[in-house]
Parts: sequence; structure tokens; C-alpha cells
Amino acid sequence: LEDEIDAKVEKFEVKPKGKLYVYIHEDESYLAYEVELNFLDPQPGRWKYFIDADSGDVINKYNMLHEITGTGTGVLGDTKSFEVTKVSNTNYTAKDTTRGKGIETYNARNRLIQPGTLGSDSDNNWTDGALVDAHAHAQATYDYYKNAHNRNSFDNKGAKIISTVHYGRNDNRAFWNGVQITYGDGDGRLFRPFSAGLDVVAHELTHAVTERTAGLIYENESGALNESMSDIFAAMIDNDDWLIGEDVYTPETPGDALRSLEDPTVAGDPDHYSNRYIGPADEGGVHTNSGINNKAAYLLAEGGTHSGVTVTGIGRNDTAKIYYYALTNYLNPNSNFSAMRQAAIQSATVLFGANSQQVESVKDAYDAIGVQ
Ligand SMILES: [Ca+2]
Ligand SMILES: [Ca+2]
Ligand SMILES: [Ca+2]
Ligand SMILES: [Ca+2]
Ligand SMILES: [Zn+2]
Repeated sequence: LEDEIDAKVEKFEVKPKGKLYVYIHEDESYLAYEVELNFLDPQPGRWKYFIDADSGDVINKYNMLHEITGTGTGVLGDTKSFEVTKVSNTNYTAKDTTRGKGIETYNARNRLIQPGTLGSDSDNNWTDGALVDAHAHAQATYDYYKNAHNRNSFDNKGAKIISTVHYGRNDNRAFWNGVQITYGDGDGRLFRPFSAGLDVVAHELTHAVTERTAGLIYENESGALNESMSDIFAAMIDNDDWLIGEDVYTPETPGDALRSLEDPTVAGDPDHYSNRYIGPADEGGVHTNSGINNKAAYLLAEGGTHSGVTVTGIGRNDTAKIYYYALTNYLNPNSNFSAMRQAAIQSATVLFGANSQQVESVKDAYDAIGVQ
């Protein structure tokens, strides 16, 4: 075995023992021992060996665990690795069996179909950037929720995460439809393939989390909170900036983004309740008024003075804990901005104590955006 996997196994999960029976292999029958070798380190394996009882020769052997690591190049030319399945020496599929009930990434091949065909590659060096990014970014988002919040996929029961790339032709959309995530390739002017944005992927998957928890109705203030939750966790997962969509929006214009949590006004969104949109477009401005709550989350994490109120920042991690607790414990389908404030205060109280800086900063952040 150690020659086979080119590594030393220190510990077996199950004590290997032989089972003697007649084994038929390539039209020959043998009196053989079947031995299962089950181990986690240096990488998980579950090998079956069939050993001739007379000669001690190995008749056959195979690994029943086929998940392995693939490498590939993303839309932006970056190299990354991710878990895939080895079907054969010349066929690898974009199927990760190591996280929850799996992460599978499909290819619509420019048709308007879902999910399309399971992504595959012949040599495990993956060059379809949109597919690579959708798969790797779904894994990163899964890992964030697992590591930061001990959440096992969007339903917390390991639900399979299914994504489709190359949806339609030059399609400027990315969306969660209640079943899976779908990414267009963008038209190359307004957008590049959407899965290139870790924050885009995190935003869409957070819609699935919200759907299975608070269930915030997608219109008016509850809808703006739904959108804001997706932006807040997108900024926790793609945590090198407070912008949304900077890696996919307007490929020819550097520095801009779809939205900003730091300053929603740069994308034309309000940063104070008094400036909220009250018209009917966009389900009552769900992608507009999200800016108000986004600004509160930004101030809570980073601190700053806004509309005359100074907020002491508590950092991204504590901010994420507060919003996650609020989303999964207090918010409900009809929650409005005021309910969001109360839910955040209550969450900070449970997590950090009534007299904590975190509670004080939540109150200040919501004061700063004009929400009581
Ligand atoms: Ca290849
Ligand atoms: Ca970023
Ligand atoms: Ca970002
Ligand atoms: Ca741009
Ligand atoms: Zn959204």
C-alpha cells in the first residue's frame, strides 16, 4: 500500500483484517483474502486489496474513495486547487464529496439550461476559468460557514451545493433560484463571468442561508435586509475589501464595483434611513436600501463617524458573529430595519454581554444610519 500511495500510513481508522472467500477476477477464480485499508492521513483512503490465499500475491486492488485535488486556472488567471472526483485516469469531474453532501459544478454550455452537464476534465488540470472559480469559490464559501459559524452548508444539514456556469450567451446575471446557483458569462463589457467574484458566489449562497433561516421576504425593507445579509457575508468571505463585485464588474474600468458597504453612495445607494428609496422598482429597492444596513455593518466592523455619530469598530469577526446570530435566531420573514437593530443588539448581548463594547457599537452604528 505504501508504495501505491507513495506515503506512510501511521494509523488505520478500522483495524485491517482479512476475509477469506472465492474471488473472481478477470475470469479466474481465487481463494483470496479481501482486506480493507481505511485511513485518513496523509490523505484519506479506503483501499480494497484482494490477496491470493495460496501465494500471497496481490490479485487486485483499488481505492474506493476517489476524491482528489485538482488544480486549475480561474477567470482572472490565478492558479488554485479544489476537490474533484477521479472517475478514471482520463476523466475527472467537478464533484467534491468532502464537504457536506457534496459540491457539484455543471456547465450549461451557453444554453439556457440548469444544471447542464457535470463539469469534467481529462487530465485534472482545469482550464475552464468560470467552472474552476464557481467550484473553488463554492468550496471557500462552504468552508467559511463551517469554520466561522459551524454551519454545514446552507441548510445546516450538508445540503449539496449545485452550481451552473456558462448559462446562456453573454448573460449578465448570477442568481440563486431556491435550488442552485447559476452564473452567466457576462457580456465582457459590463461583466466578466460572475463566478470569478468570490463575493458574488458568497452573496448568492448566502441567499440560500437566509432562505433556510430568517426567510426575509424579498421586497421592501425585509428584502433590503435579505440583500444586505448577502452583501455582509460576501464581505466577510471576500474579506480584502468592502466592495461587492469588484472582480467581475466593468472589466475595462479598474477600482469600481457593483456596491460598496463602506460608502454605498459611490454606487448611488443610500447610507442613511432618511434617504431610503420608497418607490416600487426592484421589489421596493432591495438592491438600493440594502446600502443603509450595509453601512451599519461597515461602521460596526471598521468604526468611523457618520452623520455626526462616532462608532467604535469591533472588527469583521465579531460583526459577522452578530449578524449570523441575528439572521439565524431573531430575524423573521417580515423583519424591517428597526427589527434588524433590535436583533443585532440582542445578538451582541447574548454573544458578548450587555455591557460590552460590541453592544455599544451596534447601537451607535444603527444611530449613525438613522434606524431606531
Ligand atoms: Ca485539462
Ligand atoms: Ca475582493
Ligand atoms: Ca469584494
Ligand atoms: Ca471594474
Ligand atoms: Zn442578491
